[in-house]
Amino acid sequence: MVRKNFCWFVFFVAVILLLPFCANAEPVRFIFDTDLGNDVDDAMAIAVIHALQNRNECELLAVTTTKDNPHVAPMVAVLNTFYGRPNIPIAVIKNGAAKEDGKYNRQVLELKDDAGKPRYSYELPPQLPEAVSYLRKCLAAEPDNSVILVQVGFFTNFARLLETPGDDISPLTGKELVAKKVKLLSLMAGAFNEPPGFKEYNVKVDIPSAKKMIENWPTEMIFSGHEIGRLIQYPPKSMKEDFNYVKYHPVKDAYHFYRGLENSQPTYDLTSVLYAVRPDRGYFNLSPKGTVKVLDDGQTIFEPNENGKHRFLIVNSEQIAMVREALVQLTSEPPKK
Ligand SMILES: [Ca+2]
Repeated sequence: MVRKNFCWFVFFVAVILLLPFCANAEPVRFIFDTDLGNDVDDAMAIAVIHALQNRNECELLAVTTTKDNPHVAPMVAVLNTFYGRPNIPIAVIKNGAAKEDGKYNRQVLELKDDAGKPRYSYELPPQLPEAVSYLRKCLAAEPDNSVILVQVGFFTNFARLLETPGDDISPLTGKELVAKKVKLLSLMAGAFNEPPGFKEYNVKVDIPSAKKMIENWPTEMIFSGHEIGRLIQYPPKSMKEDFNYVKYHPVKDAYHFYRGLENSQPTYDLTSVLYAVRPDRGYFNLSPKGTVKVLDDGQTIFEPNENGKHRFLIVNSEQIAMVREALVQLTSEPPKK
């Protein structure tokens, strides 16, 4: 009898000890909404996502784009293919902003290898789905309160999503669908500790969408303001030395064209991904709850309010060093074999 009780005791202790690991084993399911091609941090953020997915910490359900240029989806496909996940769905914006090529998507896509063939391979279907209807489809298929959205470009897609009516995909409106399925929105946008008058790029490119979306979004939002990426700079030494495990690396090539390998790069979008997947590692502190407001000229202001659904990331000097090293390791992690 004593022995049987002891066995049960050991069993319960083992269950209690293992529970936290079981709870953490569920990967974060997320959708990445990007303006890849305007700044190179979007490409680096995709590298971080794949490194986290290699560790089963997240599952990238889809990539949606907010830069309205034909080279964006191919560049997303190049990165996903390089990292061994060529079949992640990509959905594109229609009638969006930032139609120019930018400094690196087309340039990387046109690179050749030593044999004169395209340096990076990818395949895309002839017709890519439109981002907003794809977001509806993707969210409708997910369990309630399970999806984390990471927005690191303009507010266009998510503002449009909120305004969609019920349809064949789901009887819910876009706003109802977001309220039901989305757990959190982690976004790189705004500025909360920059000099007065500062207008952050992701907001100022589509101010009407930023205003509408922030006012109407039904879930919690965590902003990585401009100052966070500015404070945490990616070191050029890593970009020069840590990506040479292959002859050709699309992230290194993109960085070369956009920033130059001699220069450091702000980690704006990378921080929103890191927070979304690892919110409880002490990488960041959070502001009190409040409300972010977008002014007519694109400035953002934060009003503390205990019922507010918005908070923004804050970092101290120790966290700056810790996040920078985590991002160096994750961005430069080789694809899974
Ligand atoms: Ca971006």
